[in-house]
Amino acid sequence: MAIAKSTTRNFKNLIGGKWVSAHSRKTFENRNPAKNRDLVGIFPSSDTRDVSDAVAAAKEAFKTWRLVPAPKRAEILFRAGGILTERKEQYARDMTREMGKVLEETRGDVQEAIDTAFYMAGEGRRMFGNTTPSELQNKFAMSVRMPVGVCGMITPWNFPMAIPSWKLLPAIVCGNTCVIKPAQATPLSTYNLVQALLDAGLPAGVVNIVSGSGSQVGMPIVEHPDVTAISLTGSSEVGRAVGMAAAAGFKPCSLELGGKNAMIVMDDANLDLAVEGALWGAFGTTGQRCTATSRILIHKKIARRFTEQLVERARKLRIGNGLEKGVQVGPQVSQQQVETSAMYVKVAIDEGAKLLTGGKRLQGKAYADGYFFAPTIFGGVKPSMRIAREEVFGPVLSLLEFDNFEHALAIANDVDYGLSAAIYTRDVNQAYRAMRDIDTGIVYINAPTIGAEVHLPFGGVKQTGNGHREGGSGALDFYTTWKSVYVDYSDRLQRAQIDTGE
Ligand code: UN1
Repeated sequence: MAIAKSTTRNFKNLIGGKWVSAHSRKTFENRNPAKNRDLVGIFPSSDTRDVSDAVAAAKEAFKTWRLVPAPKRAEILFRAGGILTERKEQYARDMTREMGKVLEETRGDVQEAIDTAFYMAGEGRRMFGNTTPSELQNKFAMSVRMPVGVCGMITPWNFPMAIPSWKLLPAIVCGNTCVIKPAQATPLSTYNLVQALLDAGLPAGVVNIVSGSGSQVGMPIVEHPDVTAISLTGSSEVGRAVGMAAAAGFKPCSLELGGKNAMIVMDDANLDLAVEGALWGAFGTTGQRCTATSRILIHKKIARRFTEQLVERARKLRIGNGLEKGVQVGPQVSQQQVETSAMYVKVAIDEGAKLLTGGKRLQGKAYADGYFFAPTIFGGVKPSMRIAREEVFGPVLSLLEFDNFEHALAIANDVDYGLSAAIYTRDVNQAYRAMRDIDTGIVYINAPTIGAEVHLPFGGVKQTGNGHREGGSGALDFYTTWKSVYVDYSDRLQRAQIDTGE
């Protein structure tokens, strides 16, 4: 089937290899958060009818895709990795335009998709199962990985290509077909990723894109009886609703949700390194990562020195349009996100935290047409304050002080989330204890809380998720189901557990 290329800024849904408008004919706009008058694209506002069409196409494609040998499926991923490498600069620019983060970071986002493509292409020649002895004579036993079927995916705006790649690429290599709903703030990067897959030879219907809102598209995907597995990255609130709906249909459901990630700075830390890490962890991606450093726990002995250095450096960060040279921090993605940051600033001040820098939306001509919020730091934060417990998802950082290592661990673990954590220390004993005792899915020693690599498990504990992992071989565990196979070559009836001794 010929695959039509979407050449204009009017994007359609991708269903069964064809670009089609939403049944409703309605659309929504994707605008540049640094420069609101810049219209990036127009995308379909889809609904249940479009979801049904996409699921039917994915179900049909599954019949043949599951039978394509995994190493052949992997070759398509490998080619897509090459295509993404060639288009990296263009796709990074598109992403900065739609999402806001600086070009250096959007290059990294595309790179994460490239890394995932090559890593998962390798899985096409592994995807190991197990062979194991049977308890009976002349009988062979093994377990093999089977695809799960049609996978529904709902992705966020903060990593608009990397996160779709974490879901689509392992799903595809395992033999599944997919229906993906990109975030409404950043759909273009999903289209770019899928375009690379199509250009690499992905057959029609293996990946289908349906754009639109969570209520009109996301939930109908989750609830559709022919969708057999769900993967969501989003807020804990949405995760709870999606998880409950998936449970009602007995569907495996991978939830990657919020974080309140702590960086512990011990009194023996390399302070310059810790300040550098704190700036990157807290204000990289304008704080809009689920792995963002949002609490820094500082040993009281070095608190003053560390705070002074950090605040001074934060004030000097260059905020602006991420496409411009020298800009270090881009805008927030939307008006709503800026309002959330402003709301938390108010909450923190009301609770008695001390505003050390930032705390407001940036004014002036350069910022007038975008969603710019100043890098914000609060001192004197207590573990019980909302600003120390709730995810802000913006450039708002809390500083807390502690007396000793045990105290730091207790504060770090005393939150509802458990995604990522960091400790800066030169004491190897403390480092190893932190690795063991911090209750998160990811721990960094002498590095900030962001920057996970794609071949290791990604995910967390507590309200960060429901136990699944993306990245690494954990992704295969989600996108395959085990089938145990017994081959009896004795030519007689052998009864397991009954014919025990000969
Ligand atoms: C996210 O914020 O949802 O580890 C993902 C990191 C990135 C991925 C973040 N590689 O910070």
